[in-house]
Amino acid sequence: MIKRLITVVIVFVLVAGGAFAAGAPEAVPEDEDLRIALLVKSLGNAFFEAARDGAMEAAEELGDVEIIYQGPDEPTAEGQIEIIDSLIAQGVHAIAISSNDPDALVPATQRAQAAGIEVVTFDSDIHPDGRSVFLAPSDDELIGRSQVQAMAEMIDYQGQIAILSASATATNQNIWIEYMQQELEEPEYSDMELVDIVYGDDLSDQSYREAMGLFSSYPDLAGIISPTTVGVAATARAIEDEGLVGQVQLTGLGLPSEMSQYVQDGVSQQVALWNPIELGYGITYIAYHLVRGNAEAAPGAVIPLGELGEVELDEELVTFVGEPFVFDASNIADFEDIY
Ligand code: RAM
Repeated sequence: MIKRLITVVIVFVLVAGGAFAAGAPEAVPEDEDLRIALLVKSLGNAFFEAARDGAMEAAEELGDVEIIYQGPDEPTAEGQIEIIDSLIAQGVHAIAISSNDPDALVPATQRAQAAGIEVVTFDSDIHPDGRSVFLAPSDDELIGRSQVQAMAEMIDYQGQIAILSASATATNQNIWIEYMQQELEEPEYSDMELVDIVYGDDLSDQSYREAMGLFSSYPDLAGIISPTTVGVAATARAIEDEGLVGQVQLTGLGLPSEMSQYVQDGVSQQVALWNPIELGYGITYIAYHLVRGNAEAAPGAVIPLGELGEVELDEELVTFVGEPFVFDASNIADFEDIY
């Protein structure tokens, strides 16, 4: 019994020691400027450009940070892995990732960690083995369930619905879709049927084609939920082009800058989102303080995020920014010039 106890204690110490060595690179001295890479799902997505603006704002406040904004042309894990390897070669201090896949990036991010680079995620996570902190935009369950609730109101709890998502492996969309499916199992949705889930890969033209495909495959389709800013804007365009306004309802996660006109024209009664500028701003502060050794990636650790106040890390080292905000015809124009 005693022997067993000792073995357990030794194992624990080894694991804890190993985790410390991998997860907490040595603090970079104050006189050395930092280079933090923001690695996004893909370039050309206005959501990530807003996150980049937030990162730049944080860098300006901090004064001794350079932001390197990178992403593949298409949202693939392979493209992101290539970039991670090149960032390792460049010797950046931190990489903040919004991931196209929960698992595929992990060997590459572990190579980065082994090279002393701090790896954090925001928006779309990877497995915790490959990063320290994840800054989530909001609560996943709340996001998923509220999208179904909004759609149900629009179609009077009746009819066929479809989901038009981003890429098939995207961590964030897949979790939200799981919660959407769970919500749909509740008795009040017994007259609603989820007929299809399609993937527009966060590419506008592909999302548009997928929306068109849904109209032709399901002539009785009552609504589409698109939990991606690229997808929801492309679907709105498709609904309008096909003269289906009012016949096919639309909700999702949309940028006011891209959705304002569609919401005011009634193509979509409402979309939700959080502030992507704050996400980029917050993750830059987190990466900065971890690299400088001002904060630790540990449960209960408090990290100051500049003007956003402080965040406290939970058991899984995740933290989130706030509740999704609902935009409708009454308020969306107020935000269209911001993000
Ligand atoms: C797209 C991306 C991003 C997601 C938003 C809602 O811009 O897929 O990861 O958070 O939509």
